[in-house]
Amino acid sequence: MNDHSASLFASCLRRGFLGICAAFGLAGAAFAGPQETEAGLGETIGEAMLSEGTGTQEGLSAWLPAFKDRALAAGVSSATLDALNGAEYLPKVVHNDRHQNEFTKTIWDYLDKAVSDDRIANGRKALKTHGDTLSRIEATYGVDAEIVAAIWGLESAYGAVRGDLPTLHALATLAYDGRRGAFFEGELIAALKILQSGDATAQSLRGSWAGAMGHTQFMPSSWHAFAVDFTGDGRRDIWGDDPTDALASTAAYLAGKGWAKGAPWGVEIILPAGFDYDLTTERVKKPVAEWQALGVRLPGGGEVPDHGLGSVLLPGGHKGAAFLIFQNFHVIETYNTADAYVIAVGHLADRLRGAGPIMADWPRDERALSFDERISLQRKLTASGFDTGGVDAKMGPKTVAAVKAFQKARGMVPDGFPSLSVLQALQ
Ligand SMILES: [Ca+2]
Repeated sequence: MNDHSASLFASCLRRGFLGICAAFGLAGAAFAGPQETEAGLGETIGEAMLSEGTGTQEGLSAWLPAFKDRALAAGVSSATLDALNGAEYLPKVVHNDRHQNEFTKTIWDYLDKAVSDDRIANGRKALKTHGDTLSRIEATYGVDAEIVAAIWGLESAYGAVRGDLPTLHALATLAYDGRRGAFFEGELIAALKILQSGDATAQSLRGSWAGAMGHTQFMPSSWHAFAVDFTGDGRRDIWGDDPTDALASTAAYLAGKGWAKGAPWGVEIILPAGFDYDLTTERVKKPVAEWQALGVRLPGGGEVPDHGLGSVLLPGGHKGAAFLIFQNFHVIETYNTADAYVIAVGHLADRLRGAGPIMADWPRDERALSFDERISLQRKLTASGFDTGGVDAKMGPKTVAAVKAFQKARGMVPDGFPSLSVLQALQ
């Protein structure tokens, strides 16, 4: 769960979760677009983002006393703060934070990994092994077992890759580093308060480089907001080998965000010839009957089931698969804002239920734009009068709108997809 939208990593962190980034080494800025970073963190990308940190162990040690004063003021006891004695500066963590936006994957490459045959098979196994627990969780929180399993599968490969970094050291490093110091200082204080609650020890508090922990990669603040003790032993344990509390906590999270049990996240659709591409955005929501009237159908030609207001999404442009997405899409989005992540979770859940693969082909001959190419795309669009809302290499809503406007002006299919051909047309 996290900070990845423009970047998967970015939205994971923002949201308070981080798994898939760690599990797959993904940091795609190509899809997704984190709302939060768009305006805030996004501006700091560019040169600052790519620089290495200048921090040191001595620097961290010198930073600690003033931090401890702030933590005391925030309600952390001095006994709890002893857990930070000997806090280690972790250069790798800072490196990851500063380079997370450089790499890009296309959505099809991402889905190939995220919803691989192995992950489907392991998910079906997990559903069997933990079927009773997941059924009770489904009955308690009203969140489908397959969705909880799918998030578990993406965040930690069903508990196999939970991250082994000491969370306190990782968060102290990032809080001291300062690029996003205020955010990570808040998470560090939240992590210390987990210790203070007695639910975990400093030793058990482990996770990924940016502070996401356990089976479903909760950030400490998310743990406080949503973690539950489903085993009834008095501890909300999302870290240990038993995934029960983590899975229930994830269901509690999704329930809190408005999950509609039994409703799809979205369905694959086909668009009629001559479809108006101005309608292919999450921002346009219509009742299914209106989409039907516009010629939207299921891949086999059948009528789209009515699950309320839906939006048409083309995550790989007009040459790739199209989806009609519903409310549950936006619920998963609160876990991680990257479209690719949401589609992966939803599709994996469908596959765990026995559904088949996505029907449409992807434009596999195309490749993702590099970091430099994304910067170049935004600069050229801006220079040509199509406002991208800044130059940060993130393909957020403003950049997509600028791409659409440019495509229209050039007589290209205005799908808003930042493809190589768009960049070439701008040269
Ligand atoms: Ca428990």
